[in-house]
Amino acid sequence: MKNKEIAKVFYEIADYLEMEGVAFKPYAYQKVAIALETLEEDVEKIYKRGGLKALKEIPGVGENIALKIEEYVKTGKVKYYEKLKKKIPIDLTEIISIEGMGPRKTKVLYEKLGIKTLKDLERKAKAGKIAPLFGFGEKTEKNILEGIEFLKRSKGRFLLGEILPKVKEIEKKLESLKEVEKINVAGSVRRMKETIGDVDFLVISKESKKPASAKASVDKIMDFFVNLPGVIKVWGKGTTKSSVRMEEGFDMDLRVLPKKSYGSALQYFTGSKEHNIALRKIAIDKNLKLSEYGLFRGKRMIAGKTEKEIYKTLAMQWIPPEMRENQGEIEAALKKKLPKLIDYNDIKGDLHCHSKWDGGKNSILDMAEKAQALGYEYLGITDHTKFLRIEHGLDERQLALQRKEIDKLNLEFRRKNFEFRILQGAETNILNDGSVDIKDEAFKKLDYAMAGIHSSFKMPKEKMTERIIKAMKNPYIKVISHPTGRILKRRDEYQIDFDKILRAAKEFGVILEINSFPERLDLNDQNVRRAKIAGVKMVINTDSHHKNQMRFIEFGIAQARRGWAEKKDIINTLPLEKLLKFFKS
Ligand code: DGT
Ligand code: CA
Ligand code: CA
Repeated sequence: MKNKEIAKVFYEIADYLEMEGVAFKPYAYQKVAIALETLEEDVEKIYKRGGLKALKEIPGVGENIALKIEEYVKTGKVKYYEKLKKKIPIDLTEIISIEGMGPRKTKVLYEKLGIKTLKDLERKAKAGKIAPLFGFGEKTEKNILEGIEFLKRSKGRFLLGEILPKVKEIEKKLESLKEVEKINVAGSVRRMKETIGDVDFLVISKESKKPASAKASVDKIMDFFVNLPGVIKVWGKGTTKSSVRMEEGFDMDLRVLPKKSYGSALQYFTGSKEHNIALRKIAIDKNLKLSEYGLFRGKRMIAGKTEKEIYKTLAMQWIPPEMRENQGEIEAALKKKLPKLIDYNDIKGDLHCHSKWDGGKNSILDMAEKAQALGYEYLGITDHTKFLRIEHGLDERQLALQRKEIDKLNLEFRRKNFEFRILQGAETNILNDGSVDIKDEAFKKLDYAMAGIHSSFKMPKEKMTERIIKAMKNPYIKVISHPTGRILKRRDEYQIDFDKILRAAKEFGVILEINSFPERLDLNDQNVRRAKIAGVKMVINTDSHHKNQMRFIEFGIAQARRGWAEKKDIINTLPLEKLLKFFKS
């Protein structure tokens, strides 16, 4: 699928145009890039099916952009983009991936200091050459250096959300081979960790009495794997293991295993390494030996065909992969006291979604229909409020108008006997002094309200904690969205005293969000666990700005499971009536 590649080209065109100070056009390219990224159908297929005309049915695509998509599909290049790149030959994407660096600043640094790469940027910032420039200053220079450090730390890891759709697609392809009897993804992907180093596939090939045909089966599987579309490099191709690099930059391993030890291999290669080391100690205490080949007493194999029988033979409960981090799960499993984790289909509605009203991509009805398709009972529309002008934040008057639209849609559902309700929320902004940016009168007409930090991320710890707690004291605020503010691969959490936040949440009955957006996953697993222990309720939301992003919910659920959360800890597992009661209390 070329959608992502083309989207990337359009994002860069937008950045280049913005760098040149061109008005409006960058926004048009960005819009198309977002549309392409969230499109479920392959653009190449769309083009082959209906040519330019079909391309123009993609939101935001006009003649001009359709031609560029056609050009990319045909030649793998867009000349217009190549020309822009030639004019200002810098690593734009890399430089603007630093928090606080936009295209315009990048241009100034190129013109004044000749900065073309991240390395140049680091060198000049360290030499103090950036601070004296007009519009930069010491603080910006410090932020740039911090941003570079952060990027170095997260380099080489990929977001689960970027990788998982591709992994599932490849898994299906491999599964459909007649030579493949069974396939699983192991490693950090199976554990649903928020970032992934590489992807680990395990396969059993169809067994055969004749060794020659068994070997032919394995050859066929390995051939297929190293020739998958999107493979740009083959690190190795053997009879038990092959490794490749994908065009997105991540690596994948595939191992072919004998049936009799598939369970122990799955257990071993799922990890984590820390979990495995601790588990092996349990085996040793029982005079057993555990490896990827099986569980052995002396030379005799006593378990290994399935993963379940390994845990069972070690006298423990089977442990869900998300929990395997050696954070106490082994002790709990030995005592048969593992929590009953929230399930992937326990969520009854998404309570953090944006609509066209605040610049999201879809109408409220579109979002509601998607929610229905996902089997939800309710959907919370929580558009931004007025402080966030760039996100078209709604003022009190617009909120009242939106209420009317939502009431009307709900009436329609009732007429048609749909058991479905749209709730009107709002995602208000916590201003620097802890107040929120809409008037009390407006809150009264909402079903519930959230508040989140969207500005001044760099406050000192004490001030930031006070700021959030003040917002929690506001009786209308029921949920704090993305409570710690981290953006994976981009910026750390802001400084807060999380224990204080938990105490306040408990005292004022405020719910903390587990935001499912792949870059956020905030609360993270550790904080979910702390919230659960403190008796603070949570809500798993997607923060969708497009209906296709509502599928991100699985990443939030995974994060909740990694934090040992149970159904009762998560309020949007409640049926509608109970949820409304909760919001009214
Ligand atoms: P990643 O790829 O960095 O996101 O994380 P993993 O957990 O997928 O790690 P990876 O791909 O290096 O290895 C897959 C699994 O294999 C890992 O979770 C546990 C197991 N494993 C790898 N190396 C060792 C080791 O030295 N000792 C033990 N006990 N297990 C290992
Ligand atoms: Ca891995
Ligand atoms: Ca690996």
